[in-house]
Amino acid sequence: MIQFNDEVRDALADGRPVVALESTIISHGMPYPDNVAMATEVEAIVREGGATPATIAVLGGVPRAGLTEADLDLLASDPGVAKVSVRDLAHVVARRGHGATTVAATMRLAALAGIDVFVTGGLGGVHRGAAETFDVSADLTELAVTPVTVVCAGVKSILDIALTLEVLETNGVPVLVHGSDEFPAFYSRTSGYAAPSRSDSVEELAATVAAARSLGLTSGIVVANPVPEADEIPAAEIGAVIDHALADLGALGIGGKDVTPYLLKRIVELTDGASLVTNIALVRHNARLGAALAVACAAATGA
Ligand code: PSU
Ligand code: MN
Repeated sequence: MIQFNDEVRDALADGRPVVALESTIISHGMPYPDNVAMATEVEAIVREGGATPATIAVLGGVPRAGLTEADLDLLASDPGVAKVSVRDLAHVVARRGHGATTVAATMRLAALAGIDVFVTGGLGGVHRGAAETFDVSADLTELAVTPVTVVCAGVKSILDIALTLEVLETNGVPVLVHGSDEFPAFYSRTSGYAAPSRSDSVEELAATVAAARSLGLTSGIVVANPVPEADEIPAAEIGAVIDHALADLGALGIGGKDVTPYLLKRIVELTDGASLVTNIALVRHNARLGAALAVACAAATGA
């Protein structure tokens, strides 16, 4: 079902470390051409870290792991690329369309491909006001059932961070914060919420992944990697911007799958691009950690 490029196929066959990367962040999470520059750079960082990058998307109805430069450029610039979460996967395949996969859909395809570690920027979660709208990202549903480790920078406060952590707890998803006692809020190192667990070393993260699998736990694992201090936007500063973007969202009556892309775009506009600089910096940072984790996991499996 999944088409691999040679590099990813060979790495998986040899049991060498592979890192999955998502594509909604390219097509619907950042503007062109920063998005394609980010996607290319992140692949290079994963390689420098000793792992093989496998960017995942659906192209012409074919789920693919490991893309060409031309594929990345198409995802970054073609307005016909759909945002594909798990519910959208079957139809985009059937109609032979192009789809950029969310965290949820990328996890599902990574699991099918046999890839254990996945790097992204931020997770979807429970939206603010979800008690009224029922808007809870399918990323959380997928984390409950699919054994892939997702390295991210936590959850933005466009979401209800407390409720997102509650749902992860309910669903038995381990949430490990790398090097901090606080769960990070994407743009900021702090969120006001304690880290469910803290881990200070890649070795311990890899041992946790291995232990989860030995225990037969079938959920995903969240590794939250706080944005470096030099790149963060302080919580109070970004908080006001997020409130503004949420007010604009409400006034426009936007709902469903368009909510997250609209908010990301609006926050870039309202910060004159500063949020994009932070977003790219934290993805780079996650790629370094994710590559190191994939290397440590592959070494543990090979041993
Ligand atoms: N957060 C970001 N950038 C992104 C996304 C979230 O900072 O690009 C994307 C991811 O692909 C995530 C998706 O899986 O948005 C969640 O969308 P929704 O809230 O509609 O489930
Ligand atoms: Mn939603």
